[in-house]
Amino acid sequence: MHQQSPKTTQGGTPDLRLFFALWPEAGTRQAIYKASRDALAAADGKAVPAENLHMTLVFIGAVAAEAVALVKSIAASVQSEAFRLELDRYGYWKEPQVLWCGASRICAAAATLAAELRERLMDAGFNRIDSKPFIPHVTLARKVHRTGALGGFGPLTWEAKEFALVSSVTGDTGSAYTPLATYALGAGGIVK
Ligand code: 3AM
Repeated sequence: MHQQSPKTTQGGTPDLRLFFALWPEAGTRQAIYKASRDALAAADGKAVPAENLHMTLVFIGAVAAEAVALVKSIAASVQSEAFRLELDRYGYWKEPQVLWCGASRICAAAATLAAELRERLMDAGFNRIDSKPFIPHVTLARKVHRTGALGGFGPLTWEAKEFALVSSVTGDTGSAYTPLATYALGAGGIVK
C-alpha cells in the first residue's frame, strides 16, 4: 500500500496528488483554447486556463513522496504507440458541472494506454485509483450550470507523442498542475 492521506505528517514529506495525462504541446493547447472560445463565452462557470488544458488518463490521488519513483518506473515500463486524436465534439456533465471537448471516434490506443497504466498501478498496490471509466476528454470549464447550444468542436487534430505524470496542487484560485516527468509514445511514428 503506497498511498496515505494527503496530509503533512510531522517532520515528514507531504504526499503528492498525482495523475497521468496527455499533455498537449503549446500549439495544440492554444488551438484547443481558441476553438472553445465561443462555447466558453456562452457558458457560465470558470474557464480552465490554457496552460492547464490536458486529457487525464488515470487519476492516482495521494502518493507518498517516497513512492513517486515507483510511479515513474511504472510509467517508463509502459509501451504505447503514438496516436492521433480527432477532437470534434463538446460534452457537458451536469454532475461535476464540467464543459469539455473530446473525440466522437474511440481512440483505441489512448484507451489501451490508460488501461495499462491503471492495471500496472493497481498491481503495484496503488489501489485507490479513480475507478470511473476512461472517457477521453479535455475539461474546458468547471462550475458550469448552463451552456449555450453546443455544436461540433473544431475539428482539431492532436498528435499525442508523449504522456506526463502531473502533480496537482489545489489552491484558493484553482489547481496548479506541474508535469513531473514526460514519457515518449511510440518509436514507430504516429498511429491513427
Ligand atoms: O481531467 P479532468 O478535468 O476531467 O477533476 C480532476 C481532473 O479531471 C480529476 O483529475 C483530473 C486532474 O486533476 N480529479 C481530481 N480529483 C479526483 C478524484 N478524487 C479526480 N478524479 C477522480 N477522483
